[in-house]
Amino acid sequence: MSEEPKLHPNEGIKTRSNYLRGTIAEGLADLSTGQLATDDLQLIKFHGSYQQDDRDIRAERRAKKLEKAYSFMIRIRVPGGVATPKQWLETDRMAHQYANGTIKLTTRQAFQFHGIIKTNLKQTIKEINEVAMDTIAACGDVNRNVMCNPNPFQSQVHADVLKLSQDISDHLTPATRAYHEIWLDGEKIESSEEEVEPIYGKTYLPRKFKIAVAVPPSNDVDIHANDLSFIAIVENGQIIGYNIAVGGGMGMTHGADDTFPRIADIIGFCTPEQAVDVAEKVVMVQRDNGNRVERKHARLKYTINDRSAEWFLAELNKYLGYDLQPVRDYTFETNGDRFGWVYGADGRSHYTLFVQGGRVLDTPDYKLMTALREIAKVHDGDFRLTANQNLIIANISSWSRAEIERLIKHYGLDKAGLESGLRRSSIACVALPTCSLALTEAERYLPTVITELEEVLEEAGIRHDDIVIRMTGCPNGCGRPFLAEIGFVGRAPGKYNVYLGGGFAGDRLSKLYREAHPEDQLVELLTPIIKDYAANREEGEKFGNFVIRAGYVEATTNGPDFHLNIKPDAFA
Ligand code: SRM
Ligand code: SF4
Repeated sequence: MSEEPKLHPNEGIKTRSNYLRGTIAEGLADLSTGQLATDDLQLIKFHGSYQQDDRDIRAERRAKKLEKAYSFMIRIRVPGGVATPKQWLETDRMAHQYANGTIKLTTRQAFQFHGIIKTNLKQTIKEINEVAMDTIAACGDVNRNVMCNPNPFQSQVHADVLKLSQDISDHLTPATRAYHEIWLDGEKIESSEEEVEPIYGKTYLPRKFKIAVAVPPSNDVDIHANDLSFIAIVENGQIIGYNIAVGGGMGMTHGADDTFPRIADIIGFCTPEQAVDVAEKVVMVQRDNGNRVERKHARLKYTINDRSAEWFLAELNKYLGYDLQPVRDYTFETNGDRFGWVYGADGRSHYTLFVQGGRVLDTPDYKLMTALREIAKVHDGDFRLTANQNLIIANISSWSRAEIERLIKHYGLDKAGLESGLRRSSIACVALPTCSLALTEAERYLPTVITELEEVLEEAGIRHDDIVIRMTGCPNGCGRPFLAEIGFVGRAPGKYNVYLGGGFAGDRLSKLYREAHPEDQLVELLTPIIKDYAANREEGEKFGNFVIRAGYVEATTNGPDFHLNIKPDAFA
């Protein structure tokens, strides 16, 4: 008789945790150390936080025989990416009072704080909740922050997709009272039998789960990086339903070809009324069929890849009790943001601001954090975080417009990203010094590479062409580098894998062009390709398409194909 494979240890941690409680509360009260107990390090993710340490000073602390400089990252959920001016001001205050004085706008339309010491963790989470935001399920093996197209100018369509993303987010939020007990001093429930997780069960999902809602022709939420996406089908200004995309994802491990990024399968269409139910049932199919033995093979993309999209659709239809309808036609044109002013028909205006690496902070030359604080004080609309780490100052009324316009100019926000189309189309993940998985720099280094590339672009006469470029410090892909036209992915300290050929609309994965390329030779590597592109591209041809036509890389058609047909000189 064959033995059942052993479940991954995280499954045991979840089972024993009493619905995500573990010993987090006791750990917070222990003042003898800045860290939490080992099992709680997994559980605290479900509450929206990660224990980290400052990697810039690791060696120095070790030499002094000191405990690592532990602190916590907090991720604040912002379903659909919409925050009020009051929430912005409070986020800014907490960033200074408890964190490292910066706010990170993430690639999933959320806020992140870094550098919160353990003794401030509970107070910070409490204050986040006091302004009607939360952190539960921002991380962990559950559904994360639900993204949606933040476009404020198609107001009715946007209101509908925002409502859908908030409804899905609410519906899939874990039901456990642990979050309220630990962080909000909520009443303790004596017996765990009294509470149930109707959707997740005791062991939650095999792995993280991500959902996005897109409005074509914009694919700004990068549907192919999500486990589940809803693609709005709009007719006569009304959403008539959604195409359903399943099994996208980015994360992989260097050297392990059985891990790969994957493009989602578009499997059917549902009505607006069915959408929340579809989300629930997709989650349940993955709950019951996802791999709980190997965490590196546990995302929905592998469940589908191992068994086929047809199997998944049949299974989903069984869970739903009805069949999804056939897929409707749609087209994506871009996965980028549209910058600057847009005026809505309702008299409201919107300003999309480029935020380098999504980091909001003040530097001596650019007081972005102060500027946004001053804007928030007079703003009567809302802020919208984009999935490209940028910010929309949205729904500006006619009476506050002049003042906001003045502040934008006064603080130089109107100059942000004007340097090049490449910069405006860039994403960099956090990486060093806080991310424990980073092999290289990303957020702190990509701007330098772009500045050098801008000289090449200028010379080639294409400075203002949009070329999607993304850098991450490791292959987990938090900046979605495998969906970029140019992707740099940390391979080893000072070395990056260079990927080329992603689709401009985020609809095709890239391919490895050079492995472990030294960081100071990235510009040299790309210079002849950029010049070739400028000289020989066809009318309207995008960089990602050109590098395939010109033979620099082969096209990647889907996940497992990502590691195939790599040219031998990629390893030179
Ligand atoms: Fe991510 C882990 C940061 C979006 C794939 N991600 C991490 C951790 C928590 C590192 C860790 O596990 O210790 C990073 C914290 C760094 C820090 O110091 O803050 C981290 N991920 C981020 C953010 C902040 C990047 C950013 O610069 O914006 C993004 C936060 C999003 C949010 O608000 O929820 C972020 N991560 C993504 C995305 C992009 C997306 O979802 O659109 C991906 C690729 C899509 C996907 O999931 O396939 C992504 N992160 C990962 C993975 C690989 C997952 C996998 O399937 O293999 C990990 C590692 C893991 O889960 O084991 C990871
Ligand atoms: Fe960290 Fe890697 Fe994600 Fe960058 S891609 S934030 S280095 S896990």
